[in-house]
Amino acid sequence: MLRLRSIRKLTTSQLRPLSMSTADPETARHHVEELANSAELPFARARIGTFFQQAPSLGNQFTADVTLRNYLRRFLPHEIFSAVEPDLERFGKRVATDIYQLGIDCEHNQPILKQFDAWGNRVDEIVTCEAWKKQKEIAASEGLIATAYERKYQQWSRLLQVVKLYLYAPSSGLFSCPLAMTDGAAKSLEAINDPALNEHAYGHLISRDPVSFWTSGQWMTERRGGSDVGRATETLALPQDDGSYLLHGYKWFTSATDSEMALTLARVVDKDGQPTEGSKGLSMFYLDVRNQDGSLNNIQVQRMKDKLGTRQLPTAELLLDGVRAIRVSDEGRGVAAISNMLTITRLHNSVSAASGMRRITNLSKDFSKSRECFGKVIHNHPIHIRVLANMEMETRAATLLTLEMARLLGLADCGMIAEKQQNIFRLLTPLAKLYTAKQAVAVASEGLESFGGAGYLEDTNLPVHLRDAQVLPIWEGTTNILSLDVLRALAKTKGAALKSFHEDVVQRVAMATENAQLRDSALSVQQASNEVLSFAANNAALLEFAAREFAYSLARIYMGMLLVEHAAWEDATPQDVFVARRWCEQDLRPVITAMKNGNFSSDASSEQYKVVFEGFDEAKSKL
Ligand code: UCC
Repeated sequence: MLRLRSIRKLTTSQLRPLSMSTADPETARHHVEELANSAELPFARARIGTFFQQAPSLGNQFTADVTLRNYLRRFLPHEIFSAVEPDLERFGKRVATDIYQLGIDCEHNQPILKQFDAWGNRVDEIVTCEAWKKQKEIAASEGLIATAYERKYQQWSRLLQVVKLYLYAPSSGLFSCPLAMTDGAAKSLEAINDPALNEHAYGHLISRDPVSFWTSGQWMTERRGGSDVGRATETLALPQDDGSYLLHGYKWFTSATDSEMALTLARVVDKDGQPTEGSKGLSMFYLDVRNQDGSLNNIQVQRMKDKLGTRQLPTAELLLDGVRAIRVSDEGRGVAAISNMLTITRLHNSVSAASGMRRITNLSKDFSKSRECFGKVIHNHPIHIRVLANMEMETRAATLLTLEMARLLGLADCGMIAEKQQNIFRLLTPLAKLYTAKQAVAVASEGLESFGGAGYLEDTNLPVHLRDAQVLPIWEGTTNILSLDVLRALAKTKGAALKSFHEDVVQRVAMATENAQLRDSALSVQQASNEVLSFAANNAALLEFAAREFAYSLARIYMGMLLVEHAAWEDATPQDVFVARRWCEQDLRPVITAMKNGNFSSDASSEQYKVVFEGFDEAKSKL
């Protein structure tokens, strides 16, 4: 008789010789049957084995984030840090527990559009889940917008708001998107400072009361696309006798369509019924999504968008069929006015990118502590740790840049920003958005890979990280559009933005040149900044063609500066030094490398065109 308890401990390969070596075939068959029927055999009938991988889990997301905590310790006055730390710790726990679960619920219970009621009436109701509604309550009660506008901590209020948004975004089930637009709208309405609008809308946007809190949409993109807004906007605004307008148009991509209000662009028609073409014909409008009786403000929700990711978020196509609206910019100043909103939503994009990287990196780290492979738990494989260390480095760089932008915006909010800092902030906005978005996609992809096959399975709740990250380089301006915006920032300031940027970089790493461990990194950053400054000064005609590499260079240099500065801080850890050094070992000025390699030579553009379309047109004609 086989001893089943001891057999359970045997591996499959050990079992085979044991049963096969039994001399009498009848006895052997009996043993095998007995084994198969045993409750203790790990693989039999309905039993599926005894080993299961451990799902990754999160710790306190504030406590776990050394870079975030140390940035706050470094910059915040001590008494403010002490005052806010308990709240951040409490929130860091919530975003890893109840709010995290709500975020997952939002992904599993996606919004739907109910266009008609049972009797055939057009109702256009966007049905969202309970978790989405709870996210809205949380956003209000946690002050995720209010914190920036109450200014309880003066210029630090914006940074503290961004820190909470950063903790919140990866658990928000994409409620971070309506919050981005709400923040942008709040900033715009604050600047407009119209008493009637303040009372009607602004108070709702910055409310901590879940009942009174509103979110806002930002409706820019029409059928012709969302980049060249000046040419693509077809929506007309018909002036009314009471000073309001009726909007007629079709908004192609409106996120968070369940919001209470929106800011949008339209073309005012003159008394002959003619609009002005191009950007100069655009004005910005405020509108309520619903009338006081709850009916839609002459808006039809045509259909919901079927998106790769951000599926938690209702995004729809809207027909504006006489929507009553108020013009809130000067006539023809719509693009400039909505750009102020874009500045905020682009910062939110960076927040989502940095915090998304932090989240997937934390999950990957946790998994590395339990997953066993080739005889070791995988955090003991240096090759795996190298991957995680790289994810950690990208995350830290993105986090520092995002926090730095929030610090500068806080100064601007309170009228305390110097012109030089304002120029830097203008330049950093597109840089941070475009670079962190690319990092977020790469880190999310690496993160999924670190889970092996589990990272590819929807019910692990992991793939959503990559699907959601992919929107970050697309919405709020693609990488090329933002690279061109970098040039716009230089042109608008007549080069002062780049000069301020360079001076800031050189000055802030100066101290680190005295530090033996950081000297080389600090010098690399300074040298790269010098080279890029001189590239811009001497190659004005090339800048548009080279805009991507130019922007990447500036982003890497500024992130390098921030990492080196952080590592030179008196309380920095050896790990801060390690990360700063690794960052600065990469090519910090790819635009110079590309230039030296002849990538921007006079025939480079036509050569690239030929490469792209070699054999392409002929193939089409062969169909
Ligand atoms: O709506 C969308 C989806 C919503 C989802 C939001 C959620 C995000 C949250 C994420 C967290 C989860 S997507 C919409 C995507 N579309 C865009 O972002 C627009 C992209 N295109 C651009 O940015 C273009 O570069 C345009 C539209 C700005 C180009 O238009 P123009 O007419 O050619 O621009 P101009 O003529 O260069 O500039 C017109 C004025 C100038 O001011 P003045 O006249 O005083 O010189 C510019 O300086 O606008 C000013 N301006 C700016 N000011 C232009 N861009 C900016 C800027 N970035 N900052 C300040």
